[in-house]
Formats: sequence, C-alpha cells, structure tokens
Amino acid sequence: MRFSQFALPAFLGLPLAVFAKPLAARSDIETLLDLNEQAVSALQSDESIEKRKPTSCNIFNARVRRDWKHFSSTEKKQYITAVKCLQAKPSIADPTFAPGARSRYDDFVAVHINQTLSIHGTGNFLTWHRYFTWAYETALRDECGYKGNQPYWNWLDNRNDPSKSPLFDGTDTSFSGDGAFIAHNGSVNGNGMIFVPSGKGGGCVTSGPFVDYVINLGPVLPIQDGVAPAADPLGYNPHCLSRDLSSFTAMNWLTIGNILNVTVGAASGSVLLFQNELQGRFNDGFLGLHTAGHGVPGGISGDLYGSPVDPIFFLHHAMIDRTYWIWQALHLGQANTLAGTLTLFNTPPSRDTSPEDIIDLGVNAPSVKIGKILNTLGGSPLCYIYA
Ligand SMILES: *[C@@H]1O[C@H](CO)[C@@H](O)[C@H](O)[C@H]1NC(C)=O
Ligand SMILES: *[C@@H]1O[C@H](CO)[C@@H](O)[C@H](O)[C@H]1NC(C)=O
Ligand SMILES: *[C@@H]1O[C@H](CO)[C@@H](O)[C@H](O)[C@H]1NC(C)=O
Ligand SMILES: [Cu+2]
Repeated sequence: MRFSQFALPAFLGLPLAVFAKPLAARSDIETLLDLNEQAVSALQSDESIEKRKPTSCNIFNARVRRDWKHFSSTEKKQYITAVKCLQAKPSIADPTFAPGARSRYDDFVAVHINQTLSIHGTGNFLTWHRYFTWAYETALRDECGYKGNQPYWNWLDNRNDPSKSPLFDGTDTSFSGDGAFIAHNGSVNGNGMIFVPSGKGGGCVTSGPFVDYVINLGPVLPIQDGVAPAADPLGYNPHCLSRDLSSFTAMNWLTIGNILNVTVGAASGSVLLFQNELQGRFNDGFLGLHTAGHGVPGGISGDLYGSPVDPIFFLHHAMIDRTYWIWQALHLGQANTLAGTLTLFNTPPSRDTSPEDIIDLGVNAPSVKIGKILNTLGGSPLCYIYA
C-alpha cells in the first residue's frame, strides 16, 4: 500500500518537500540522506568530540567520503587512474606468501583471500573491512597520487537496472559494465544456499576502464554456474574481470527497508544484531546487504575470498562502512562494542574477539588494534565521515 512507504520518512522528521517528490526511489534516497544527517548531528553533539583539542581530528576537519554519482567526471577519472596505477605497480609482498601476486593491487586481494575465514562472520568483520578500505584509499593517495577521498556506492540507485548506474554503465567514468553474454544457469550465492537467476552477462566486461584488466589471483569460491575455482588460491591464474549484473539481487536485498532495519529498526539494537542482519541470514533465504552488494556485480565479485579483484569492492565496502558509521553514531553508547569470535560463524569454535586483537594487512598497512578502528574520528589513523 502506497502510504506505508511515506510513514517512516514522516516519523524520521523529513522536511515536507520529500512528499512532493514523485518517485518512490527518490524518497528512499532522501530517507537515507536523512539518516546520514542524523549521524552527523549525533557526532556533532557528542561531548567527547567537543572536548578534543582543535588540532586533532574532529567532525569539521575530517575527510568526507561521498557518493560516486556526485563525483565530477574529472574526479571519477582521477580515482580510476589511481586504481589502474595500483594495478600497474609491482607487488611488494613476499612471493612465498602469494606466488600469483604481480601488482600492488594484488597485494590487497592476497591478504583478503588469505584471511577470509577469520574476517567474515567474525567479531572483526566490520573493523577489518573498515581498515582494509582505509588502507587501500591511503595506497591510492600515497603510491598513486590520488588527491580525493574514497567514494561509496549508493546501493539504492539503479536497482532495477544496474547497467544504467554511473558505476556500471560501461563508460570511461565507470568501473566498466556488464560482462559479455554467456548462457549459464545463474549463480548460487549465500554460502551455496540462495539461487540467483542469470542476468544478461556472465563473461568478461566489454568496455570501460577495466576492459583490459588482467586479474592474477583466484577465483577461490566462484558463485556462477560453470566457473571453476583456481587450482591454487594464491597462485598465478590470469583471467578477465567478469560480471553478471543482477537486478534480481539489488531489487530483493539492496533496499531502504534493510538499511533502516539495521540502522534504526529491529536489527539495530546491538552490534551483534546489526552485523548478523547486514551479513545475511542465508538459512532464511535472506542474502543481506553485504552479500547482496557482492552479488549485484556478480561474476567474479561473488567470490567470498577473491571479491576484492573487482575494484567495485572498495565502493561497496565504503557503503557497508557508511552503514556501520551511521549505526555507531545513532548508538553512541554501543559504538565501541564488539560481538562475535575469531572464526567464520564460529567454525571451528574460537574465543570472542577483543579490541586488543590485531588487524594485520601484511605489506598494505601497519598492524593496528581493533580498538583503534572503532571510531572513524579517532585520529590515529582514521579521520573521516560520510556525506
Ligand atoms: C595465510 O598466510 C600465512 C602466512 O604465509 C600462512 O601461514 C597461513 O597459513 C595462510 N592462511 C591461509 C588460510 O591461507
Ligand atoms: C539451475 O540451478 C538451480 C539451482 O542450483 C537448479 O535448481 C536448477 O535445476 C538448475 N537448472 C538447470 C537447467 O540446470
Ligand atoms: C529486521 O531484522 C530482524 C533481526 O534480524 C529480522 O528478524 C527481521 O525480519 C528484519 N525485518 C525486516 C522487515 O526485514
Ligand atoms: Cu571481505
């Protein structure tokens, strides 16, 4: 029924102008922007931030991560140029660690593949991926001359046709588009539990900046029918960037309802509820925002281990991190809490994650305690917010 979708924005105190907007999608996007503004307000009135010295990180001097669609063409090209620079620089990792790694970009992929079973469904999931994305953004800046900030992918855009999105439209300001069509029987996502029908792709991307990009590592756990895993997860296995854009996945799970549930709804009551709902309830046939975001590009992006091979990974994880940042700002009393253990879905059983535990990204960044990554305004090393 039509009224229900407006009930919530009214409850959240959105300006009346929202109601004049003709498109439901527009209203969803404004609802999310309003959540973002509430997060900023909450941080502005956070006493602990006010008491900080003016020179240290605060909400007024922090870097601001923005929506990709609001980047100018020049800004988009600067970001893409830096990504391609990282893909062209030689790997600096010990070759015995990841024999297949050839580039600095691969060094990031290799660390994610290596640690997959201890960074998903774990107590460090949110902070590990927050630091990983920050380290990548920092490498783009320090090693490839990028001057801007990490962009994010607004999940609510172009859900019914991701190939129209500024991320996937195949132009030179996108991350390349859909793959070439290859007849196949869909993908099985959600740890082998959720069937996703084929889109219009399945093969290598056909245009845009990453058309000639050679992926060196993985796949480890491909989800697409007919795609075989590499013999050695960290061995040299050159292949193309494949995609099978999935509007089915976006329409079902990248919804404002799911974002509201984890940030202000039933799943926002604790970090445990938040991270579980975000990562999906596969037994219930519910992919969740995190897994769905990897499933929308499809193809090689659906690989839990090797997903960072697709540069869209970092825009998706910036959006995951934005959602976490909103949750934290709206639950300041719980913002520093952790839930979960050291192993994927606690298999094999392990102890609880502690803020003293280390996030080790190998050659990609200095090791850091989880406790240092809980606050994006903590200043050492993080100092950013979202807009
Ligand atoms: C990850 O890399 C370390 C260092 O080479 C190695 O000891 C460990 O076995 C690797 N873990 C996995 C799951 O590949
Ligand atoms: C396609 O895959 C689904 C899920 O694995 C399966 O139920 C179905 O039978 C398959 N169809 C064909 C034609 O192989
Ligand atoms: C919200 O999250 C809770 C907790 O995981 C879940 O039980 C509920 O079904 C979700 N609600 C919606 C509308 O998705
Ligand atoms: Cu991951």
